[in-house]
Amino acid sequence: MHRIQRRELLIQGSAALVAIAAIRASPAYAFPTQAGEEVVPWLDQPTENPNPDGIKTQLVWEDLDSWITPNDKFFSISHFNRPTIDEKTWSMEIGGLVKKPLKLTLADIRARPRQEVVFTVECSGNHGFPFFTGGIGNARWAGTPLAPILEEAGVLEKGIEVVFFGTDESEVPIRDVKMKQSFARSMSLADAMNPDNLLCYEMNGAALPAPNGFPLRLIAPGWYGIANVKWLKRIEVRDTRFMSVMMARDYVTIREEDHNGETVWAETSVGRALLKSAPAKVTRKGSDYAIVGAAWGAPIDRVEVQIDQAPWAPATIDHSEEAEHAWKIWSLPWANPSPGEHTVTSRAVSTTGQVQPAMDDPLIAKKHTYWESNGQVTRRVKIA
Ligand SMILES: Nc1nc2c(c(=O)[nH]1)N[C@H]1C(S)=C(S)[C@@H](COP(=O)(O)O)O[C@H]1N2
Ligand SMILES: [Mo]
Repeated sequence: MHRIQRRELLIQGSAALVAIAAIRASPAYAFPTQAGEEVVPWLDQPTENPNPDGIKTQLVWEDLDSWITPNDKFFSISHFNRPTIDEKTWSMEIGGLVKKPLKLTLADIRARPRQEVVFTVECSGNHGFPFFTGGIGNARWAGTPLAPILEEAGVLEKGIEVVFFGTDESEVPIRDVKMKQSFARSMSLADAMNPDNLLCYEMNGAALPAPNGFPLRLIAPGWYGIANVKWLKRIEVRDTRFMSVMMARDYVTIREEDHNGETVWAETSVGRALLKSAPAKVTRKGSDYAIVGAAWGAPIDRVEVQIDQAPWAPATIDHSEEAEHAWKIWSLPWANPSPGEHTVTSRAVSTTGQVQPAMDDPLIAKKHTYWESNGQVTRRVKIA
């Protein structure tokens, strides 16, 4: 159907263009609740959120009914405070080891070339705690690429690290020292220069909402949420690795690894996103049941679903709305489920043949921190 529409576009011109635009804007077919369709809620539900100021508006998986997560339903995380920024007085510095430090206003940034990316942001702690299972959302982010700005500032030869400072601050203790720190995360210069990285001022066509970083945030497609620094105030080029609390003390994965019979404790800073999937919901229309879910974090080849102890069954990926850095929506009809309780588990397989690890895979089982929680997600459901 898409192909025919595209051909019509060539023949009929602008009327067909409108038709295509309408198709593109419509949600994925696996998704919108159809007349007479109901969602069978999961038996296992997240526990009460102990930090409602820090973690807001988690995704309710059963409610997932569009590829793009609307702004008012998008999760937000704040580790420090949630600053209120006046865009009239706001500007951002690009300094440190550069030839020409820059100071840019929001108007300066908006006047630069615009670039968009649809990117699924997931907090690396998502599914790492019983109260935190909705730290994920997919949005169309718009801004200007970061790399040309760094080029314009002229990174000096010895610059190897780019630090992104947020406006938010907190009192951070280490041993006996307490210090007032800005939120800060860094990347190597090579990673920062990735042409996908955006200084982002727009989310799903609206000005960046305050919880998501107004007026400007970093969007680093392919990285876990923590790398996407919000409420930006300064970008600084340095000549050493940067060991802020969010790089080297928190958001650190501690994993027991076996190296020829010897245990090595690998401690790594959370960085790039990892292959993952999750069942979103079970739907019922009359006696027809289906399982719908999402897969993200790496280029997805396929998704498989296991119901109870049955063999893994291949799900169908919805190709109607896709983007390189966005989650893929999948579904699987569930023929004649027997009444009673069932488990539903999904696993994603990447285009390079990587398989999302089971929870008892040593990669997950020997991980002693909750970050980078990309193990298979199992949900429980009761069929009436
Ligand atoms: N300045 C700043 N940026 C931040 C954070 C923060 O607390 N302060 N939280 C990070 C974390 S842990 C995540 S998961 C993402 C979440 O982005 P969102 O709040 O827009 O969903 O923002 C990241 N950027
Ligand atoms: Mo996060």
